Amino acid sequence: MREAHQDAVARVSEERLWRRHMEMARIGAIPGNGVNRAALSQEDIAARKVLIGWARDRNFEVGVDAIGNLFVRRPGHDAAAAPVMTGSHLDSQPRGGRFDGVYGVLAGLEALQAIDEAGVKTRRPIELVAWTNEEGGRFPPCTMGSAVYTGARKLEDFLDVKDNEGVALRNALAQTLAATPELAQRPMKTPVAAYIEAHIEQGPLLENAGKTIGVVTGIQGLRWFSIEVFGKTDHAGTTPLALRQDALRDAVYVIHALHELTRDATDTVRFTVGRMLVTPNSTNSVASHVLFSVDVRHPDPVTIDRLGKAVEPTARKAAKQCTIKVTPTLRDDPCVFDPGVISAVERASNELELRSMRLPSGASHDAMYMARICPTGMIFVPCEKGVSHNEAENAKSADLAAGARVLTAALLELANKDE
Ligand code: HGY
Ligand code: MN
Ligand code: MN
Repeated sequence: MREAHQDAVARVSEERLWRRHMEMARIGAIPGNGVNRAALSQEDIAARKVLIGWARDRNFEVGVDAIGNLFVRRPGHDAAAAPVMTGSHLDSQPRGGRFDGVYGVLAGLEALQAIDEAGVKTRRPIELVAWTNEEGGRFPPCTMGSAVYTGARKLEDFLDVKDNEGVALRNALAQTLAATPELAQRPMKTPVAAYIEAHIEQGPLLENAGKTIGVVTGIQGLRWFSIEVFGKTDHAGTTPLALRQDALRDAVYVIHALHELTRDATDTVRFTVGRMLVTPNSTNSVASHVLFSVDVRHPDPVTIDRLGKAVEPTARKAAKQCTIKVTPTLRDDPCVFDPGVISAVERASNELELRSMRLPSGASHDAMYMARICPTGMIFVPCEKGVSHNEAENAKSADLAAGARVLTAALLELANKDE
């Protein structure tokens, strides 16, 4: 590793990185050390403003695109060169942890700041991005900001998506953009030389293997659906079951049938129904309408394709009294990361004498979409017992800093390649 790069890596501050995590964790804090920072909420806006403040302190340029993806840029000496990018997300699950997403944003900021403090000149600009709505908890589907940025989906596809309170994404997005009117407008899908995302593993493999760095090889495939069951509300005491169109009973039949479809002795398939809205949602009225989510995942492209195609016919067959509507909302095939970026991450780990291992990602990330437009890779650090999407999510300060040092070294290698 070049001397100047070593200086930058040495300037990554474990204390500053941890302090910034704890400051961000106060935004949307919930009991049990968790956070609830829904996309495009007041909490998301507050977190964005804190990030912008830290970026402005270093005189980095800050811009935003039409779906609210936030970009922090440190120029390179070849202004025409496509940037090397890093990033992740500030939004969280409703009962999220203090590290999912925000670690990749703060590790990226730490890398930019350390490189800046070391005065390292890079040929390429280096950019940090905080993607809008990675989680998809409030506005499904997930990874919305990166899907629109990379052209995989159109912004118009999502503007009328509503949250559980009936707020349309277009209004929450307008509010978020209006909160930072001073930001430069960024076009979408501009050329990117390479993208590396740092993230907690959200699984137990690194911790169990006693490794500090995960050199991520790819992400498993996933399919999301929204299923609606249309019945008729009736009196719970007087309406014979044979005459009912009970939407909740049929929803149970459909969910059971989908569990049978995805039954897997190897426990590799990941099938989840995590969200359900029942109308009128009253003890003594038969349900007239149910909306529920389906999230199914698998690392093998043929298997995830087969399961995805089977969801609708299986659901239709299982419903007994009601009509149903199955809407696919996400279709991501398994992605394989770029061998060059994987090697850069592995080389940096080895040069920093950190114990690393290669592994796939069970969780999805914005890197899934970036892999479609540029050489992409990810860096994992362990999280306690692999727990995530839970207030108890925890990580060690030293591991977070180690990941940030690997990120700094890998970004510098990629930003100065061919020089
Ligand atoms: O759902 C996921 O895999 C990611 O954590 N949003
Ligand atoms: Mn995440
Ligand atoms: Mn997550």
